[in-house]
Parts: sequence; C-alpha cells; structure tokens
Amino acid sequence: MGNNKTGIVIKVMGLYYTVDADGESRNCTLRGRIRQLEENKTITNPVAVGDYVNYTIQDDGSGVIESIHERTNIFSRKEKGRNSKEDIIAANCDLIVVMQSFRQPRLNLRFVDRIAVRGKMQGIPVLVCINKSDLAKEDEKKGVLEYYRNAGIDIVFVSAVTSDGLKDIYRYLEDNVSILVGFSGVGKSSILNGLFPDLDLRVKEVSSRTGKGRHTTTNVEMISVDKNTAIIDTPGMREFGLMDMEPHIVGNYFYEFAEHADKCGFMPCTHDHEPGCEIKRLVEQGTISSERYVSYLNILHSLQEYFDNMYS
Ligand SMILES: Nc1nc2c(ncn2[C@@H]2O[C@H](COP(=O)(O)OP(=O)(O)O)[C@@H](O)[C@H]2O)c(=O)[nH]1
Ligand SMILES: [Mg+2]
Ligand SMILES: [Zn+2]
Repeated sequence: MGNNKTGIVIKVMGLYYTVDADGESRNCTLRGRIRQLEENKTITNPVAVGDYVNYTIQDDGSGVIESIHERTNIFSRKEKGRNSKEDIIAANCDLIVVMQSFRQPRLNLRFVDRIAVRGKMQGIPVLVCINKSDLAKEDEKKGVLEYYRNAGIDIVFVSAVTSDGLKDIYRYLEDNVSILVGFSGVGKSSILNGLFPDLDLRVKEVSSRTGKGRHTTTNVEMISVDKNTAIIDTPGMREFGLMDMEPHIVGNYFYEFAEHADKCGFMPCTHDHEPGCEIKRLVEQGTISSERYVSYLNILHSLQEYFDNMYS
C-alpha cells in the first residue's frame, strides 16, 4: 500500500503524536486496538518519543499509527501509589544525560542516583552533566568527583555562560540519541542553545521567588541535530520514582557496591543491617563514599516501605 509508512515519534502530546519520516513530520493518532491492549492498563501511554512506528495516511493528511516496532530499551519511571502507572518517557535511547546545576537549583545527587539506577537497570549509559560551573568553587567539583568515585558514572562540569565543557558534552552526544533530564532551571535549554546555536530554543528566567524555574518545556520532544544525532528534551522533573523495583536488587546498580558484594556474609545482602557486610566495611574504611551509601539506603528504605505497604 502506497500510504503505509515508517517513521519515528518525535513528540507526544496526550493522544496526539508527531511522527517524522525523511524530515517530514505528520500529526498522528493511535489505532484504537493498540490503545486498548491489556498491557496499556499499566502504562500511561503505549507510544513514546523515540519509538519507530508504522502508520497510514488518511484522506485529510493526518496519520494513524498502526503498529510499534520492537524497542531496544525504554526509559521509564514509576511513582508511588497502588494505581500508579509506569510512565515511559522515551524509547530507544543511547544515553541518558542527567543535568544538574551548582546553584538555583542546587545539587541534588540523590535524584541523579535514582536516574542512574534506572538507566543501569534498563541498560542505558548515564552521563552526569553539572551546569553553572562558573558559580562553583573548586572543592564543590572535587566533592562531586569523590561522591562518584568508582561508581561507573561519567561526570562533566559545564557552563552555558563561559562555554566551559561544551566540547566534552558534545563528544558524548555526537551520533547518539540522548535523553536530557533534570529539574527545571538547571540550564538544559541554555546548554542546548550553546551546543547548537541554530536550534534557537527558548530560555526563560529562573523565577526568583522559588529558585526552581518555570516549566518552559511542557512535553517530551525529540530535537534532531543531524542525521545521526538527536536530543530528547524532557519537561523539568522534580521526582523520579523507582517504585516497580525489588528492594534487594538496588545494590546491583550501585556499581562500586556490586563489585564487592560477593564478599558480604549474606547472599543476597541489602548492605543495611546484615552482619559481615563488606560494603559497610568499605564505607567505614572510606573506600566507598558514605554519602553515596546514605543515598543508597534512602532508595532501599523507600522501596522496602512501599513493598511492605503493598503486601500488608
Ligand atoms: N550562572 C549561570 N547561569 C546559567 C547557566 N546556564 C543557565 N543559566 C541560567 O539559568 C536559568 C535557567 O536556564 P534554562 O536554560 O532555561 O534552564 P532549563 O529550565 O533547564 O531549560 C536562566 O536564567 C539561565 O540564564 C550557567 O552556566 N551559569
Ligand atoms: Mg528549558
Ligand atoms: Zn552487604
């Protein structure tokens, strides 16, 4: 059939999708039977940015998505609550870039750690990009590097104001589909503008009242940079839920723990109250960052509490 096409989803707005094929975008809806699939009752939207889809073209020029190609991965989150659904933020990503800033909003490495756990669980590499380095003291940067020592997480410090580090990020982004996540106000748009001046994205002032910034991006959207490079920009996120993860597996995704876990007295060990825990020993000895360990416990305990409530 001549009107049967394959494209990539570059934007999702509720039940409307923008699909790109050969540089031409088309507004699409979703065939009813896909929308009604049983599995869709547990996810917020069956189609995500980054999905390859087959679609047909209607008489009015709009498209209808008929099928979704198999995915290499998904990047998703799941919040608290019995009825909460898994929210697939994007599909088929090569890299997750978590952006943070040293000021306004200030660093929140626990948020980074949650995303890193999710990324590692879903097999997607994670880059931590810390912006507004023009406002940071040297020992603040050193603190971040120490926090992530041996964690298998790459860190780059950048500044949209001085352009420091832009080349370093570009090296990661080039020839990849990267998803960019972070709180509103950390400078995602400013950095993208600095990297790709032709794209002309909107940058808005951080609201001085909250220091959190306004939401300038309301929907997930893929920005095509060149033939092989794309960035998926996400709305400023404040929360990142891991609520579908079994507590005892979290330690597998803290790589500087996982490589020593075979020396723990218990198997599996949650590295919490168990006697003879090698991880606790390494924290006391200073080999593993004690703050990273506290961040780990924070995730562990929130999942344990969640699972306890679910099954009681
Ligand atoms: N000092 C400083 N301010 C920055 C930097 N990058 C962005 N900003 C400011 O931070 C605010 C939020 O930037 P924006 O790019 O809109 O953040 P987004 O919400 O993550 O897209 C704006 O007022 C920017 O001017 C930086 O590297 N240094
Ligand atoms: Mg923005
Ligand atoms: Zn242990």
